[in-house]
Amino acid sequence: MKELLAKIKKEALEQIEDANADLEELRVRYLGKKGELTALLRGMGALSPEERPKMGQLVNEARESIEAALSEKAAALREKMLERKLASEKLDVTLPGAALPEGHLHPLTQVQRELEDIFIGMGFSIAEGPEVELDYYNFQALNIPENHPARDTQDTFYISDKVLLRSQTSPVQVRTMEKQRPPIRVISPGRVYRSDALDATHSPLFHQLEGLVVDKGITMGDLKGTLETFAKRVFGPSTRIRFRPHHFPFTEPSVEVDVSCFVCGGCGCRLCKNEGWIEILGAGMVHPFVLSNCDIDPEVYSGFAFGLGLERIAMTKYGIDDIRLFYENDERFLEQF
Ligand code: 2NM
Repeated sequence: MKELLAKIKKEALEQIEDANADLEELRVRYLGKKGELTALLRGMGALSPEERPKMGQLVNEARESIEAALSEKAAALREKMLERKLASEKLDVTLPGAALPEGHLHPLTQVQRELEDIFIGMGFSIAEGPEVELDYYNFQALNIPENHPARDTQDTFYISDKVLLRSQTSPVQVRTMEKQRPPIRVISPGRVYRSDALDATHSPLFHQLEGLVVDKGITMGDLKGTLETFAKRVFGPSTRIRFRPHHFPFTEPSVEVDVSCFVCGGCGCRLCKNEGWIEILGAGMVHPFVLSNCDIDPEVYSGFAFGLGLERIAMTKYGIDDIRLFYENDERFLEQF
């Protein structure tokens, strides 16, 4: 019987040692109610009364060794499992993360900032003003007569008789001249509104950037130099500009300004419609009436002003053929900039 016990114990310990799982099965097999040790205890009735306690002690010792081996093995298996899990789930925190889609500024905002930087580089400050404006600042102070077509309700959004959505950013220049004495060097970028039907080239809301310089002795030469510097920065260093006579109520003389085509250099191509030149802005010497309206003496001071459409600049520069693309928030368009 002793030999049988020793054999069972040896076998049990070996199997536990070799086990990779299923310790429960081994526990039941050796220690369970119908297990091999229990069977051995049952067979003890055949022993003599002297041998019984000895044998009982041996069986208990065997049981304890097997139990100890089982729990040791269980701990070892748990440890091994954890190690394997840690190895398989190892995280390299130095790996680059999943890339998030990166946004960027709207192309119109990019163009606005680019132009702002150019004029700031020439000593201009940025001036802002209300989009809901008084008729006085939008028209009257700018020498735009009562019967001028721009004043028609067909062209301008009126809130009331005297209040409207500004149709240009010039009222900001007027407000600047009212509260600031020369020398004045400002640009006024921002939204403007005109009662136009939306099509490929017109939008009831668009963006302008106007500029104003007032000081003693300002001439048309200053205007030309400023705009030439600007044009070279936006369209490239070989860009030339040309003035064509025009009429605006708020400047005298007034001009329309063209840049030499940056695609063909002036020889004529599809972009410039074989003209060699592309119209980009309007400008002129501030009308003496406008200076007087702002309490600036036109006998002492003179100034130049210009105005351009940001959409037009962006469309020319990037070859965009439909103004509506700026406002539709279609990512297929926006992501190209
Ligand atoms: C333009 C063209 C020419 C202009 C004039 C003024 C002001 F307030 F000084 F009189 N601001 N902007 C001006 C001049 C605007 O836009 C095409």
